[in-house]
Amino acid sequence: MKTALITGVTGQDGTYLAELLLDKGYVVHGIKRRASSFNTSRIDHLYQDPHDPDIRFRLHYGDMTDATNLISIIQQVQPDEIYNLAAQSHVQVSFETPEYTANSDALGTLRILEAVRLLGLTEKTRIYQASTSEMFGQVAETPQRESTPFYPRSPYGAAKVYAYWITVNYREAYGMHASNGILFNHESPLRGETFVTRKITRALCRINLGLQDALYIGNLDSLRDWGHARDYVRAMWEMLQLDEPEDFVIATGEQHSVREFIERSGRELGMEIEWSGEGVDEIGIEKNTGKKIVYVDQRYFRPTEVDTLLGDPTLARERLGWQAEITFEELVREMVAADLRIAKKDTLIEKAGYRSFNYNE
Ligand code: NDP
Ligand code: GDR
Repeated sequence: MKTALITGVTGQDGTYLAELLLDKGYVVHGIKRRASSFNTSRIDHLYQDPHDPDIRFRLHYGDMTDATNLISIIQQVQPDEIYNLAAQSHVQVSFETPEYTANSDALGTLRILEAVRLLGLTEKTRIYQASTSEMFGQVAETPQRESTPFYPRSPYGAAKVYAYWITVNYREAYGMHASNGILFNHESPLRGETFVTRKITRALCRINLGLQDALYIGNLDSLRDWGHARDYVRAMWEMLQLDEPEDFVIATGEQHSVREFIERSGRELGMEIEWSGEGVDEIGIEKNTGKKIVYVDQRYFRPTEVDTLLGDPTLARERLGWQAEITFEELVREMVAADLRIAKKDTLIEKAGYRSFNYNE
């Protein structure tokens, strides 16, 4: 029975990965942050009573900014595999918290690698580093592949470039089985509510049920290669099963705009969205009702933007036998269906005289 440690287990990918590894028979340890309220809603269905003798899923308090804590957890767990998913993962937020983002995302990765080395686990423990297409930033070529040069466009992207290279360096310097998955955007019903896809599906479902009037959005023309998180965590696991460590681009090879994501989500709800105006004055109008439901809002534009990302997953297909199975259409459908269920629940709450949470960021 293998033992895995997941940092960032309470996040989108951490949840799908924990499910996958538990299904494969692993003992799974996860690191969660201390918060003043419960912060484990995504993984509550995996919770096991710590008094149970056969427990296979355990949580430890920890933080990527706390080296001694990470050393102590890794010493205790003696993991066969570490999946380093923890990060301040929001690109726009990284402009507001650049130092913290560097500390958790860049130095946090160094702390994990150094802990494994100091504890003498370099032979035993394999490491997956959650690298990102944001490292390509201002793209040097399209599509982007493993050899495409990096040009990050945010404090987040820059921190992840450090994490990428320190992972490569520990592999080369100490012979560690440490690999970077360069993952392009991947989404799901578990996606954080302020990333663009989830923001769109959540808002349109609420608009559809009359809980909210409008969606305020940034760059409609931004292009992304969007996959499903459930597919992408399979690639993480496959990478650590290779005899030799290697870095891989994980992507669908298909690109869509934010505008298209809005249109397709609308269609799932029977709403046809038409566009009027230009630039920051552009608005989306629902054809059947004539209501203005999408407004462009300057506050969601970034100081420096990544306009276009498109990945070439050929190497992953050849070496890992991996390819994305869930289509863009299926992804949007699943996200809309999930958010519609939540919006219906909120409707009941409002009907009962209570207010539902109308977070519109
Ligand atoms: P999420 O934002 O959903 O999850 C991030 C996780 O990291 C959460 O569990 C969060 O805890 C935890 N975390 C944040 N800061 C710290 C810290 N200082 N110490 C300990 N834990 C911390 O991200 P995703 O699941 O979407 O992404 C997983 C990883 O993959 C991230 O590293 C991200 O940067 C990277 N990535 C994501 C892509 C995507 O499209 N989703 C694409 C490429 C890379 P809490 O719940 O308490 O906030
Ligand atoms: P991204 O994801 O920055 O690619 O990072 P996000 O969904 O935040 O943005 C995608 C694109 O949509 C544009 N956009 C908006 N984005 C947000 N969040 N809110 C808006 O209102 C909005 N309007 C337009 C953005 O400008 C951008 O171009 C994600 C994260 O998961 C990272 O951790 C990960 O590394 C990369 O994907 C790959």
